[in-house]
Amino acid sequence: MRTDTPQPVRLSDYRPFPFQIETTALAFQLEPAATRVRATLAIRRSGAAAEPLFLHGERLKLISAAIDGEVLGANQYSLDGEGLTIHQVPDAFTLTTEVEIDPSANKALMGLYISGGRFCTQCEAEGFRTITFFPDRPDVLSRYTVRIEADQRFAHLLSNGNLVESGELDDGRHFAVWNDPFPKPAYLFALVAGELDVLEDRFTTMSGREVALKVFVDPGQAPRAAYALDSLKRAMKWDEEAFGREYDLDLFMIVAVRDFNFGAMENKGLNIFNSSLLLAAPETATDQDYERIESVVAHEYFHNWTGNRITCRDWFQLCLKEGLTVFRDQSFSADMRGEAVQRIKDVKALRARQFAEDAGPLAHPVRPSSYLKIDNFYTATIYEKGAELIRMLKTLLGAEIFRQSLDLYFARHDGEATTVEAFIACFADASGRDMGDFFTWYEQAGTPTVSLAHAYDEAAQALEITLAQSTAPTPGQSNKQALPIPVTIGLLDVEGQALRDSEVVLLDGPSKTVRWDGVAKTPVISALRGFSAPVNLSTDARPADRYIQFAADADLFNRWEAGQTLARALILGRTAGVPDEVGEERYADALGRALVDDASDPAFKALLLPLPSEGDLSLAVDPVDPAAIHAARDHLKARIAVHLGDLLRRLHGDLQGDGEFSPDARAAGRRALRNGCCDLLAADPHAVNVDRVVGHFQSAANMTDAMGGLSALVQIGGPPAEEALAAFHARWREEPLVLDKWFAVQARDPGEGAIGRILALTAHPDFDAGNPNRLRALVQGFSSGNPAQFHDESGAGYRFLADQILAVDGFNPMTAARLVEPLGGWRRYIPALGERMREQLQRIAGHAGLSKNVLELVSRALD
Ligand code: B3K
Ligand code: ZN
Repeated sequence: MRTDTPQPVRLSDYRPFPFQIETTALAFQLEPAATRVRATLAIRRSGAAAEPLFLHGERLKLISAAIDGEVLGANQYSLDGEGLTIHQVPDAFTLTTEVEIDPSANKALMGLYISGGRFCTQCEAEGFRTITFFPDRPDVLSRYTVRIEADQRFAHLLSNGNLVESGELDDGRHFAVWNDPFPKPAYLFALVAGELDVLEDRFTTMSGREVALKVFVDPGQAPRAAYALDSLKRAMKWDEEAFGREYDLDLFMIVAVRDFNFGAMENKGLNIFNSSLLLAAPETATDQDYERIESVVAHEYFHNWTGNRITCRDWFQLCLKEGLTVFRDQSFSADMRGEAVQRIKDVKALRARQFAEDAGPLAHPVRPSSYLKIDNFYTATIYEKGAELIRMLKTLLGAEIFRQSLDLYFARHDGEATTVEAFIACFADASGRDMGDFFTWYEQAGTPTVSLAHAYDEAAQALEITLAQSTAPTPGQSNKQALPIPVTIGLLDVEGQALRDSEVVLLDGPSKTVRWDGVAKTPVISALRGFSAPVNLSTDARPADRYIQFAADADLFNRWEAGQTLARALILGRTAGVPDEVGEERYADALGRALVDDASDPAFKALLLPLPSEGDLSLAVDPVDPAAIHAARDHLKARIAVHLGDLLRRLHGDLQGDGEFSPDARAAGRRALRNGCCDLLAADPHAVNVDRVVGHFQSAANMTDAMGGLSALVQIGGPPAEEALAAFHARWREEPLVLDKWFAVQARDPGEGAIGRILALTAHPDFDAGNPNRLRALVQGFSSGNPAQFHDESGAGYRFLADQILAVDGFNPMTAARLVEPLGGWRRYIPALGERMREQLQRIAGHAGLSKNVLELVSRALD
């Protein structure tokens, strides 16, 4: 273990910056290995008189610094690894600095770097300080003017705001000047320079302003940006209708880059996207890709108001923009694709990522109070649980007051860098309610458990429901308070008919009992409808009640949930040594009936097919034995495949598409159901089914079906899988985004001995750890998507992951840190495995020169 412990940043230490940067003029002379950046800052003191000026700056070669034109002598400033301190400065002055940087050597992909021969930037959270000396903190807002000069082979020169001037220079160079009229924090700065193709369109805002829309992509790729552009226009319109938010510049640009640490970035007027979340064509992108593109394009666009116009005072307030913006993109997707289907997908993702995070050593509140590296806090808790808190506000206050509260927030804080307290105050003021208790949701980590017990008095026609809550301790928080939990409850009768409509019961203490009169029949309780709060619910319902819900609950979320609950109990019963064969048949029967229910749509039926994931199942047991879970889950899957074989084959045949590909929700839903059938049939791999799966793959007319077939074949294994993988590689070797899928599908191979083949893929000529998409496809595909192999008893999976983390940490700490999580939960595993996971964490921790990013996560995991 290293001994030089870096100091955490604490929320309680927040101090305003003692100066204002009124304007920022940047001049870039772009050269791949030696870019010059001149910054001219108009600065005015707003704090105490004697305070020196500190500007962040890392890996910058200082060429010169001058105040009001006077070059600073070496005794007037000091420079260290974190920045530049100028000891004495006037109250109002102009600071000019010139630095040199080397974008071509930047493999961390933060700041200014080169991807595919083009310059691009990523500044959130703290990348701007590697571009120039500046107060790189979100509460320092400034108006930017940016002049870019470069060789003309970098044909497009882009930055935030509006283009004010451009032209040619001598020596084959050219320039462009951009001005962004909106004050912004440095993390929203962006610059792109390179040869790009552009797809253009226009949008007229609700007040009649014309906005030019431009999506920039690799030469030749413009047709693949059409879906993103269409999504953008729908998102712009939707935000006007749903939230009254209008776009504010004359131009909105998106640029796609291949090397990007995460999904996309909301830079003012110039979003930068990972190309995987922007480019789509039926033959190269799956329906899931289309769906993600639609939601991420919307997400980044929505940030223009929730994040850019109103930003965060400090990084502890990250959920202020992220949780709220995720809620907004989820609401948009629900309107585009159907509310229940979207909710089920969102809750699956929440459970898979956030509940797992909350159950381990990396648990933290939605608003944390300290960190070593803020990069490590772009987590499912901040994003997904953050969005759940916004959803609960809407449930608790009602749609109308919710909207009024947000209108107040936009009016009151436009142009500011603010806090979660100020945000919640808008809800209190608009509703006239005390929101003090609700704030606990932001400060308390952990997933609450809510238990429900009921008593029905037939003679009195009265139902009593008792709810109780508890939250297990999390690191650093041993005592938990009760939270205000909205539990939406409706009643069914045993025939599945509605007995009482949904009602929100607020559990606002450790427990609460409600009595409902006039309940004329024995009720089946449908609780936590729509997943009204991010909690684990345990109830006194019997399996018979769940079957009624599975068949008929009017709340489609709970209909799906009932199926998952039944399946989870069957699988975990088998792992616990109490298999229930009759129950398994009964479950398969019920699933079969749900699949032929004409009243429900294919997209919803497709969600009924997959059993709870191994990750989901592992959250319900202690200690976790991944091999046992895998075997029991496979057993149930095979059983369903056998039991429903005829039906699955019939559906698979009936759903075969014939016409043109359309990415819309209806067509995607049909493909999802057909691919789900294919996946299940692969669990019963007799010749008829294998032929069908091979046929599915070979006749695929789009990437959704090709991947559905390929993944089912990998599940079956043997020669058909090998042939399909080879054919797929041969066909798509020149398409990086498709090749990522080829790596990912193999990483998820659960077959006997797959681990050796997966590890060997790092030596494949197409593997490139420097590209985050490729790295994640293989390494995360394996460590998070293939529990059975990752937890191989030899410990080889853990060793492999640790090797990758250490290798990547040498050049891209942020991405390396994102790989740590699967080892973090070591305490929850059976000792033979947990001990091996811990050994690897210790090995990483002991590595000389480890980044702060990885150090923080492995230390927390080992603590
Ligand atoms: N705000 C960016 C995420 C930046 C991550 C920095 N480590 C994308 C988004 O959430 O919209
Ligand atoms: Zn975001």
